[in-house]
Amino acid sequence: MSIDIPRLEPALLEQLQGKLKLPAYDPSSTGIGIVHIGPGAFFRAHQAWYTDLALKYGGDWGISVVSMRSNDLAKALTPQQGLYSLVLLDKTTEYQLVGSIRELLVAAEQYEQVLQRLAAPSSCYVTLTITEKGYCLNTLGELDLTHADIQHDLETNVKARSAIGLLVQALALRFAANVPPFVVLSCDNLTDNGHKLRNALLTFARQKQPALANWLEQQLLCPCTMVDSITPATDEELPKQLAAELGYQDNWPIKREKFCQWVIEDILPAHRPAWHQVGVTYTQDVKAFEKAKLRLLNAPHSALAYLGSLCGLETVFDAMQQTQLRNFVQKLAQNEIIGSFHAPAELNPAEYSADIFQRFDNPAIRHLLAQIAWDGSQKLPMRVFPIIQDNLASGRSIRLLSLVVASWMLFIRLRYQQQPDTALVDPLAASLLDCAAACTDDAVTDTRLFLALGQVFPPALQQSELFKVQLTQAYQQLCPLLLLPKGTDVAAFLQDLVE
Ligand code: CS2
Repeated sequence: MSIDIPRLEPALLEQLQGKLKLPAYDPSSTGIGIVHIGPGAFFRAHQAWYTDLALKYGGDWGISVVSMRSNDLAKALTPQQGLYSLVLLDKTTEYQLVGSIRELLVAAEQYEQVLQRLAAPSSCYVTLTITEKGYCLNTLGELDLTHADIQHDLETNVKARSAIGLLVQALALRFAANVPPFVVLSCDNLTDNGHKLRNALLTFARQKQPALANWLEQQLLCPCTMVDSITPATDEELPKQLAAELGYQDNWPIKREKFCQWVIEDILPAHRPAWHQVGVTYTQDVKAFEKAKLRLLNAPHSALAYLGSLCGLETVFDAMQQTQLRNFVQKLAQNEIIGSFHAPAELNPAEYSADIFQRFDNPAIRHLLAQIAWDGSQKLPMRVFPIIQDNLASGRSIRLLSLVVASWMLFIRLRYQQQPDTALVDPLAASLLDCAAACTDDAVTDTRLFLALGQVFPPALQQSELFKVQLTQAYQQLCPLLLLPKGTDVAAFLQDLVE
């Protein structure tokens, strides 16, 4: 990047007038009222963006972002005083500057400062994007008290490694100072995210300080949410594109599709950011929205990630250009997902599903299948297994859903073959790779090996004879994909998937 390109910083805002959409308030005079834990690209593309728009209506709702371990973001955005660029990609490209981040902290390096920020009465809201694994839950959705980070954090006076441990330490400080608890919003793709989070915090507090747990039982609010916007990881091209188009250097811009949705359970106190003014939906029934999104967007996303990777494809767009894969996810939605839940009154599931596949078909978005394929052991229990359980209970088909699970098992074997060049990104990588190492291509024994993974499959599925039979058949049907020479045209092979 040429050195005479100015760096993005507040002093540059005046020059940028008219070039891109700027914050409609003065970030530098905005106080902090929200703490966010886990500041990945999705948070910056979604919650930080909604808050940036809401700040036009006033209030000290600036955000202090806390990374548990990595200081990459703090190093990138601190010189820009938290400012960063958001690029919206669709038929046309739009550029916006987001100013809602007012502080960047790293818990591992600034633990006391993070605790003080969380304990401050002015910190009224905490939002989380810590991914499914960050909640340290077992397959029943309860806090896993045997989890290494939770065991560590239950010891006295330690720097917490988990967000759950950190939040309970901060809540204990507020309890001691008679400051009401902050409201905590999980913004992750978890079923029942607010309830699971609340139970995890209470369970942890009960282990540490029963009086604190009783206080939280009375006062702690963890609204459920549904969050949605396709946000691929930033690549090297994006900063160059900004420098070329707008003439400034941004250390870590982000990009996403134009579609964005946030649904929040309507239990927030009156003192809140003006999110309702900028398109956030409040409802008593988040569950219906959550099911629609996790089942009609995230489940087909995982299907494309594993089947597409087995076919040697790279992005969601590439996978959607593969007619057989497109047919597969459309049939999956129509035949096995849409009937598995009650949609919100205002949502037509068939239209909603068609819109989602149109979003997947956005050529401007390079969303890597490998990124979506991460953490399958955590994602499938949230987005695929609940559909299988509901369909088993109602006698509906699970044939295509079983193909999705089988494709994940074969994806694990693919990553095993690709070691050490391509690592398997999953908190259970070690036991999954052990499983892959023991596989012999015999569908019955290989399926038994995977189904024995109690940290992945809930007991209800492990004990279901029908699921075992369907999964074994699916695995047998897909197994040849793993053995096909690279570059084989898979169209003919995939043809049978939906028939
Ligand atoms: C994706 C999600 O990486 C994944 O698992 O399915 O990040 C998805 O893009 C978002 O949930 C869309 O809102």
